[in-house]
Amino acid sequence: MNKKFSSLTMLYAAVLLAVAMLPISCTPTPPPTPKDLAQEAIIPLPVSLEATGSSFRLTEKTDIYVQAGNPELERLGQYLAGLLNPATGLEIGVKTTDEAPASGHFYLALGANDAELGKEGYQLEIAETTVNLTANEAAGIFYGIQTLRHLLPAAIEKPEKQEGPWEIASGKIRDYPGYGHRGSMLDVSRHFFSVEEVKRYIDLISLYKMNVLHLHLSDDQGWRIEIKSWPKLAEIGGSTEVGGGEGGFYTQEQYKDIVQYAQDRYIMIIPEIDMPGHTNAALASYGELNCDGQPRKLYTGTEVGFSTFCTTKDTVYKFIDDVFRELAALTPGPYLHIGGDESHVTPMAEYIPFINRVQDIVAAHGKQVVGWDEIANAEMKPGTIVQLWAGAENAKMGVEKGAKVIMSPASKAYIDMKYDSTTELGLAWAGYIEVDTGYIWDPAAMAAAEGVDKSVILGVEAPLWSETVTNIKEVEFMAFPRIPGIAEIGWTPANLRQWDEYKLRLGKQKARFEAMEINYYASPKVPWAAQ
Ligand code: NGO
Repeated sequence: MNKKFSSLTMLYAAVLLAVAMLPISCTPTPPPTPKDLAQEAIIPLPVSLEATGSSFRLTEKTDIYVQAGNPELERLGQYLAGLLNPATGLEIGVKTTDEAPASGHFYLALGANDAELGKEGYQLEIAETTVNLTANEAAGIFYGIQTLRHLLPAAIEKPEKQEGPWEIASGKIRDYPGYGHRGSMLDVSRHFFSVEEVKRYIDLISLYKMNVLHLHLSDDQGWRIEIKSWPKLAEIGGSTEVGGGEGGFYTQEQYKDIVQYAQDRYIMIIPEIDMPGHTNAALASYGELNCDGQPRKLYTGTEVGFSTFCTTKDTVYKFIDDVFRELAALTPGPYLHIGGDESHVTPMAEYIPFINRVQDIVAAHGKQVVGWDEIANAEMKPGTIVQLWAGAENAKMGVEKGAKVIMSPASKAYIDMKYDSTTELGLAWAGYIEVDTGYIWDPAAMAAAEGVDKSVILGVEAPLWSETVTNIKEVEFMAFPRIPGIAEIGWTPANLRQWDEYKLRLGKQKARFEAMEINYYASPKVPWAAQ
């Protein structure tokens, strides 16, 4: 064998060997690392969870299959893809199918016909080969998707491509909420928040499976919704805010956009027009709403309890009828909130007939009344709901008259309260509410202490009043991390809620808050975890 031949042969052999080895270097990544579903930090804590000790891995081949023939499921598939694609860069697609797909995919299906899951529950079965999400109704699929977000690394929340691997611990979750009403209230009157800011807040609360956003649309300092039949409300009443800033209002088109954005995330908007007190912005816009016929001056301070509609004037009821007619037409949900709090300058002898009449007006527009707990002094018309904030005895009185109750006890659920004496934002009249104080309470137990049965409690709402809160970053600071706690109170059974365990799960949200650029309060009560 000559030398030339042998070196050629060797070269040839080397090329062959390299080619033969190529597939090895392109071999797909090693099998997923086994993960423990029981160790994942899901908030709210699911009702039941079984870990099976392996993992599902998202790859270039992964798609989301949705049961054919259901546009809502297709929309949810797109929503899930929209959550997964930016950070994974995997270009996960959405496909319809008549049967469960082959390995490697997500599958979303309705028609579980599973009584235990109810309207909002879901079942998530994660195996090494598939992720199956099933529910009776689309809302359940949406909540299952929120759980999937919590099961993926926090980097999934980032808007641009991140390093994988993207793995989900295997096992089975069956989950459904304890209460049908789980929400927050945002005061857009004392300070105005733009449509984009409200949408951001909707996004943030939806990660924790909240389903209500109550918008406090009017108060002494500002009227925030266009009413076409009374245009000066927005023009004049919307022209300022606490501190004298320029305020603002939502046009009806913008408001519809907010309602739709919320609805797409299974969040009901409850609009509130506060009355007969907390009405200075309206009283400044139209003199005829005052007994003396004179418009009031715009108000930019933070006192409460000085204003009232002239409850004996017919014009006032014509006004209320027009406002609620327009608002009812913008509201797919069943409720209109009439406020009713702190009407300190309305004599009780006028307040009671006023609240009675306003309930009839709302009913005539096909909606149910929600009002702050003082409204229980009036008759409770069918369907009326009392929102407890300061007067447990009022809530009890309301229940005795046939009302149901939403729990927003100020000393626990008011997320405009300072965390402690060093918090710069917020008020303190109901006490400091550290993250543990905001978590360690139970709506049913609190109601029971007043002799009110759990069956009349619809759920919980965390109000964020905005006397001191001026922009979305400040909203985030007051809401996070208390919102996840209120959301868990609304969702997870009381016997599964333990602060010592919850605080560990909350601590693990740090990376997620950071990935989502949430301006959260790093409470010393929480063991914040690096990962
Ligand atoms: C009270 C008052 C609001 C304040 C808030 C501040 C209710 C229902 N009315 O709650 O006007 O903004 O406290 O915490």
